[in-house]
Amino acid sequence: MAELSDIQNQTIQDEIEEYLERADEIERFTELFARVKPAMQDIAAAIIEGDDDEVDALTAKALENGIDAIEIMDDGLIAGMGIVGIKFRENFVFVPEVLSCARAMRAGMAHIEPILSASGIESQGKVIMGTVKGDLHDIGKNLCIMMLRGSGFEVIDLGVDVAEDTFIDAVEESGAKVLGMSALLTTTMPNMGRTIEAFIDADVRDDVLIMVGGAPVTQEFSDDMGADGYGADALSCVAMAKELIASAA
Ligand code: B12
Repeated sequence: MAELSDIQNQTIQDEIEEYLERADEIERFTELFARVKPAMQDIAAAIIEGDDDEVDALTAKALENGIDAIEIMDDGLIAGMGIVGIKFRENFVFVPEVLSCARAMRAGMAHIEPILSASGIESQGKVIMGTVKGDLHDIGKNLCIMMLRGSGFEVIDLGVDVAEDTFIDAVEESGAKVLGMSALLTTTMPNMGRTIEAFIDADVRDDVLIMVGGAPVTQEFSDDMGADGYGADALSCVAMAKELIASAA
């Protein structure tokens, strides 16, 4: 098992020591940061500190040094946000701090997005993505969109707080065969089911295949509400979109 001292970045060491209390989380993040490159630890530390200028500079430097965009996304940006999430849950930080971290995340993603989108692969089909009504979380959705675009999908991004009718209108207007919904709050998760119901009520459920995701969403929840697929992360979002497009053909 990795030790805290295996992590080179002092901020990350301090954060784990000071803010993580659950044994499973201490172990998970110690293992994770001991495994990733020091440059990724530095990016994660800048995310945790909400320092967008630093994330901007470190991400650019990592890319210049030949580190893969997906590695930067997973081992730097998302890993840092993982610690922020725990600190938020445990009330060590509050909404304004988390917003700074989200801004820092965007500064990093701004470098990653053009690379993932520029792969020049033949179009795989159209996907509509949106965060459900009442929910303003969009970091995970935006990562999924980046990965989908990078894999050749044309993505229509409806943004956050998307009402049932807006999803329906977008499907009808665009003819997209796949719709992805994101939710991060247990209180907004049921709006995914309500959106599916709205498609049924409008008699257009058969026009589109629906995938769902977001931290609190599970395969079981997805099955219960009648979605066609579930993905736990951005990579599985792409895999699911491919599977659904293939089954719609
Ligand atoms: C950042 C953040 C915020 C930011 C959001 C900024 C933004 N632009 O997104 C701000 C500060 C605005 C915010 C506000 C709130 N938040 Co908040 N937030 C978070 C935090 C810390 C991180 C979320 C995140 O970005 N994760 C990183 C991304 C990469 O992960 P992800 O979203 O899960 O996405 C991945 C997968 O889920 C999947 N995925 C996502 N979508 C989809 C879709 C499809 C189709 C597929 C296949 C896959 C997929 O792929 C993604 C990439 O791998 C979480 C804590 C956490 N651990 O999740 C709390 C959290 C979600 N928030 C929480 C709360 C309570 C709130 C507030 C109510 C706080 C308040 N008192 O005001 C408000 C609600 C605002 C609203 N109406 O939405 C709670 C929810 C608790 C619950 N049980 O519902 C959490 C869990 C924190 C906690 N207490 O533990 N929040």
